[in-house]
Amino acid sequence: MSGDNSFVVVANRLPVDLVTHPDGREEWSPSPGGLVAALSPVLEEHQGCWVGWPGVSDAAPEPFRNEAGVLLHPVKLTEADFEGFYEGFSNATLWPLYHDLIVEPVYNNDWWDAYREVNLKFADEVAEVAAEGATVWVQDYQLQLLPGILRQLRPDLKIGFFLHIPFPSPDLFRQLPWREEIIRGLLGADLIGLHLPSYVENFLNLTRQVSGHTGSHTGQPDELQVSGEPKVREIGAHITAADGRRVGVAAFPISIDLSSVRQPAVEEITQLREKIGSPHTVMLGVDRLDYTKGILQRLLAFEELLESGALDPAEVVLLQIATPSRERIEQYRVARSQVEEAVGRINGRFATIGRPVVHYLHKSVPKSELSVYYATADVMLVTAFKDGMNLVAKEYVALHGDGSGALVLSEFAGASQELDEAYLCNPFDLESLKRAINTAVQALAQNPESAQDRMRELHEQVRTHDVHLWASSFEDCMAGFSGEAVHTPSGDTPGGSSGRVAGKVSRD
Ligand code: ADQ
Repeated sequence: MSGDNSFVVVANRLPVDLVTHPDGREEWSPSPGGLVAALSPVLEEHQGCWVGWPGVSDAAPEPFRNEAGVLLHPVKLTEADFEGFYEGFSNATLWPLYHDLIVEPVYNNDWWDAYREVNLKFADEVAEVAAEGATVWVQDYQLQLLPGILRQLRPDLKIGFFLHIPFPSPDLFRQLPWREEIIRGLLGADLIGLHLPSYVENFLNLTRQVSGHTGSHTGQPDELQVSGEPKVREIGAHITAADGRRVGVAAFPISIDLSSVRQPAVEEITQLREKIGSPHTVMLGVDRLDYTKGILQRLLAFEELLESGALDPAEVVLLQIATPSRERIEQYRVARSQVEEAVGRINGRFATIGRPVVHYLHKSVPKSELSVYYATADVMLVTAFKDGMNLVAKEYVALHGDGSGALVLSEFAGASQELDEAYLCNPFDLESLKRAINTAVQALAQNPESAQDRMRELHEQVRTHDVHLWASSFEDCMAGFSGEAVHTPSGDTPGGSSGRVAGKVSRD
């Protein structure tokens, strides 16, 4: 079973949306996004294919080519798949576990079965479209079994895997009843990419702990060649799976596509400021409405700063744009109602007629509109309790190349490793959050040159480390990877005889 695509991207979501026209006609339309932009050049060059779920249960378009000639190949999921695989195992088990238990993960056997079944479905589709010897790049936590299944189905493939969320510490990961299966699945890849060196360390330490010895580190941290990162220390190591293959594990911090960032016209910024009452200071939060993003904490810090008089409600406005997300999951409903209650309370206490202090939108907005918000904001608040990277922080910085603005950034967002000139805070500590906001506001008012220097430095980091660098570093690393077996002097393959991690994923 093989197709004719020599480069295949596999992600939970196919970059398409089902659009309903006013006359009721439905149409599948390609949807752009950062990942699509990053991978388009290589997909176009290699007659590529993107395999994913089109976002609607029990429906899928026929495979079709987008404007760039990339084949979009849907995986059809049922409503039951969606509930068990996506809402259940991916987002109520793995998501909270990988984000350091901000809420309690649910361990449910039926969800696990659904996760495995859906990973098998994806594998069948990939096996159908991938050419002999093709490179397959699997994306994210929903598809962690896929590399292992593909390794069995199609040993000819070169397989990469990238995790967009944090990889947790081994002590947390080991809670997972299916931990060995997940590690086995991941180690089916030739190269595993994570955002940060600390996530790489977590993964390497874990593979030492689970299943006894799962593979030897041949790894000096710098053994794997990854293109230079002055802020994020180069790290890469090889571990050896039980079948003797060398598996690379390395850090590739994701970024944004700067060429798609539109600098708004001055009039657009002026108009927005006027619309919200021409405040002296505009603060901004932009997030999926997710309990990991620390939206409530940010609101509480803002409220206390108003209460103490550190911020003047006549002079400051907070814009909070929250994209609806995973709304059928209980914890997300709770997070939303807490946020909305806080918005209501703060406005009730500090707003005047026609002049709210918090403007709250619970919807997705077009990128062009988002750019106006970013460009207008004097202080950007990114206060995640845990975040693999956080692209919002980088998008804000991208729009402030002139040195304007200030970024308050959680030290628990992956982006803080690169953006260390931001006003860093610990979102678990309300005092720290308040201090960082205050410092940013004071710096803008009293020490603008220093604030500008900091923002320019942040901008330079994002400008020189864009998503194209991320994609090309990963591809280069894959290309240089042979995945050959490693033989010890004794002739054995390292990895030991027991507790091996590259075993079989069965279909039952
Ligand atoms: P997310 O958790 O979704 O991504 P983030 O990296 O901030 O988090 O990306 C969100 C994207 O959605 C940004 O591009 C932003 O512009 C957009 N967005 C947010 N709110 C919006 C709104 N109201 N309207 C329109 N667009 C909106 C996961 C991980 C992150 C990791 C990324 C990429 O959780 O840690 O950085 O993947 O790997």
